[in-house]
Amino acid sequence: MAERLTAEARKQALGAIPGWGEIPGRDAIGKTFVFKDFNQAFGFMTRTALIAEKMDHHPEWRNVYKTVEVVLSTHDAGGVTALDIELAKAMNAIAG
Ligand code: H2B
Repeated sequence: MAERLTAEARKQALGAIPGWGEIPGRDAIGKTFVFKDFNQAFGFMTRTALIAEKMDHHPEWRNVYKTVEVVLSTHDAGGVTALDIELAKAMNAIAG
């Protein structure tokens, strides 16, 4: 099973994935993506869903019109692991 990152490792990893930050009060990372319209937002979610399913690692997220709020944490590990960093990078790449 993936191991929780240390606070230091998490901070360092976050420095390399623009827009992602710590979620206050939780061992989790998050980012709010804002797209041009709902179609772009939902396309992003659809492409992310395919990758998430392949990784067997799934985001917590909330969509309102063109905004997608994402929180990543590895539930099995109780915190942020390399899997969350990997998915965060993939989501940035998808969003372009
Ligand atoms: N997603 C996330 N974010 N954390 C997990 O620990 C997790 C998951 N575990 N997706 C997976 C599914 C697990 O429940 C299945 C059984 O592999």
